Amino acid sequence: MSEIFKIGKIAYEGPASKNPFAFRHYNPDEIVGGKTMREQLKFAMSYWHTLCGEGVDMFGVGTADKSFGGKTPMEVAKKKVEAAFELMDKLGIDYFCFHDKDIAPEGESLKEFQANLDEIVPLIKENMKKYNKKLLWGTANLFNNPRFVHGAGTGCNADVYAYAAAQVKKALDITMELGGMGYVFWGGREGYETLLNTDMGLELDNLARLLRMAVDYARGKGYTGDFYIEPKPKEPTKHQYDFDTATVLAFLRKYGLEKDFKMNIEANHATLAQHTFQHELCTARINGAFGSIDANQGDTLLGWDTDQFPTDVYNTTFCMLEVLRAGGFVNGGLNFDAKARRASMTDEDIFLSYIAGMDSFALGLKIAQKIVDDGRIDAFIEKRYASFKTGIGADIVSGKATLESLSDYALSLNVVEEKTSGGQEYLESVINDIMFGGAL
Ligand code: XUL
Ligand code: CO
Repeated sequence: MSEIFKIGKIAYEGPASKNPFAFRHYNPDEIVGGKTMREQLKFAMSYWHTLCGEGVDMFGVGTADKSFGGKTPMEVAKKKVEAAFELMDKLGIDYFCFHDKDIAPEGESLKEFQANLDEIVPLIKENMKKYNKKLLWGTANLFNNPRFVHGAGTGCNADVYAYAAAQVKKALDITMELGGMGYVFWGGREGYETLLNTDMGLELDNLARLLRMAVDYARGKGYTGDFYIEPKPKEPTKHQYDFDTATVLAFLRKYGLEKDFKMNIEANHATLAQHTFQHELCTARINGAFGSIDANQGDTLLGWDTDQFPTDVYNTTFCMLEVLRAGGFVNGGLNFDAKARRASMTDEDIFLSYIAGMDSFALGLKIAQKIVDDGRIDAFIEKRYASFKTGIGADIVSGKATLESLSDYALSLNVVEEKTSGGQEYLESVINDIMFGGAL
């Protein structure tokens, strides 16, 4: 078969390499924290950005051609499959993620869409086997088509709701057929612009009904993977219902869905919610809801979802520290929900972007493991909360303390002052020391 990309396989050459088409830090078989880097990081390729994103923005048309030589929509879809697996193979990426609409054209009707999918899915399956690649998660695109203008699971039209359900059913069937262990709901149009036209109670009840139907259907077919919700606070709607992890947890618990759903945390979505990426990951972890990650980064000077490839090593480090604290990925992984900039339109840029992202996460993993091994950060936290280990603190933690017993205790102390430093600057310099100490 002829090659689509005129770039060879990307190998690990080590930190001294100046070859742009090589990994300097991602060494798949190297052991970090008791597992190989490829197991710790579980990189995935996003089908939509990588095979479909042509660099369109609201001021201009695409700058890259992603038809890969195909002429008709189905020919293009088939070429995309070829390109996808060649890319994953050359970059050494083991997983991919897709929306239904990324892999096959919608055509003129639901039946046509499903027939197109039925033609493409066996091709994907064949390539997965040939290249030994796995599906991280699947999803249905319930936001692009104009029919979803008022929402899909939270719209005002029952026919549209049924259409969305049909798409979810088919995307779940494909996910199961391809052995995926994750299914994502990102509520693209699930939100509102004004309460003047919105029944928020009904919309949220209906969304929960759709999620429940999806769980019942897939579990009934023997699906044992995870369902994920991907929180995002705004864009496209002003009030997205899945604002952030804490909001989604409250929603899931209200409707009894918390056992089947975990979070797919995206870095840029955290930024839009005015949280750090680490805050979102930590909130998920302490609530038993850490699932998967959409790896990218935003720009703090821009208020929208720029989906940049992640190169900020502080962020990848704090992300991987949370992943290590969570005990690593189970069904999830690191999906690059990221796109090369509109001006980075060449085939080389696709490779260079993934290399940059993968190397940045490899560095993040290595530094996070060093932070754990170094022990200064954990020791500081341990000492900071030491008063909850004995005496009155232990009574509070065990539940023995009451408001009266605490009041009596405080009166016995009479004067309480707090003069212990939080040590933020010291801790930040410890991180720099671990990252750069001895390196320069
Ligand atoms: C949009 C976004 C989506 C989801 C999947 O901001 O992140 O690509 O990851 O629908
Ligand atoms: Co995403």
